[in-house]
Amino acid sequence: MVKQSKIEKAYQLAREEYLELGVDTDMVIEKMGGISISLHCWQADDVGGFETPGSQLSGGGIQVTGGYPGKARNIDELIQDMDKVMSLLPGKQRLNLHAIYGDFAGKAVDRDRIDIRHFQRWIDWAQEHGTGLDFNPTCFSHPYADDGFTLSAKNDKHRRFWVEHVKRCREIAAGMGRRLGTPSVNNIWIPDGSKDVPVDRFEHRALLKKSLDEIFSVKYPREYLLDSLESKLFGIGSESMVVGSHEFYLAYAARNGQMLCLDNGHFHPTEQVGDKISALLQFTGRLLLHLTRGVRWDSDHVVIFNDEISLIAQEVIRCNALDRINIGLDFFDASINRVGAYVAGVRAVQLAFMFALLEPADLLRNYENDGKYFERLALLELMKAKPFGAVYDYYCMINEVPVADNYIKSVKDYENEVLSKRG
Ligand code: RNT
Ligand code: ZN
Repeated sequence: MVKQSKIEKAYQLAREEYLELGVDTDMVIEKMGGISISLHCWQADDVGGFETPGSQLSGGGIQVTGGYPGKARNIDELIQDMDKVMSLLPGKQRLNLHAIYGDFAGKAVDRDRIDIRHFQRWIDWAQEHGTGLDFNPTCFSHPYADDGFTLSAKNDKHRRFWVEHVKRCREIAAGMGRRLGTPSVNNIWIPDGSKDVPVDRFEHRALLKKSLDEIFSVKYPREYLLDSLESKLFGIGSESMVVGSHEFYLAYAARNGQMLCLDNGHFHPTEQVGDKISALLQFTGRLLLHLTRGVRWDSDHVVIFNDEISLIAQEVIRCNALDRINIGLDFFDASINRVGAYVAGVRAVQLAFMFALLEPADLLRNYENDGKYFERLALLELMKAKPFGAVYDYYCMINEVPVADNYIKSVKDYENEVLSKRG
């Protein structure tokens, strides 16, 4: 147990240390309160959803591994888990739903038939929590996606089915945004692609463009809905070509005004997603982040406070772009306590943003402008040994959530009392 007086003392020392560099930690803490992270509901049940009892992720080139007990089996359990997660996090977070997480009341509702009523439960929940919802069409785990193509399918029946699904998702998301008074991001990611070298990339991309044009012909106010497009380099079973590539969506979004979603697992491993932010912000109004951790491939491991996440957070802060970014998470690890996975991942992202906010921006910029590159390098290195953990602990304390390792015990208690009793 960390004592309150100890946390305060450590914070005061940290505060003085940062002040010497011109950084006001009180202000950083205030800014942290304004950063809300959209928690992806799919970590709680391994991307299963509630269409049928025991639904499982299938296809789409994404993969969950592990069989840790205690996954959420229905909407009540998912809500219970999300409440627990949120109780262990400082600040206010949003919730990010996939279309398969509706309240279908035991009935078979196909994806081209869903509407806002299936999400009333979530809207009520969000209202109670005073927070917002984000949304995603689910273009995988469905017979019409089994051949690897959805919005870019040459099978016109399938393509029209998916266009209708995505149209409905936008309508649902806009409805959520309207009712909750905060715009919902509807992020479109499709798995379309081909395992082996195709000869007709052009037609699939033409079809994807046509489908998107049809989908976006319906307009919604930006106060309700923000449209976002997520590209990918490759997936399992789409190694040779992904229809919705970075170039495709970059061009589409820049021309038509959608947001681009940057999932940091969706690029070549040596590409730095952090570097893309300042480039894209010159041309797109907003960006969505899918923060994740790829280990050797787009494996969607739990986010940790690593260089990749750190650079992304630093670039958002250095671009002064917090108000132009929606932060979402995208990982699914079934090999550890799923609730703990959420909390560890969100806390890592928060730490990265706090670390970025604690950067002595003026000093570093002056060094850079004066060509003092050794001094810039040295100071950036020195910042890594500053007591930012003490600032984060204090931030947790004043938000009345478990400080430091205290949250581990809380997750373990929840596992013993709740998760382990699930069949
Ligand atoms: C897949 C994309 C996509 C999904 C979720 C479940 O590679 O990252 O965002 O992970 O929609
Ligand atoms: Zn993603």
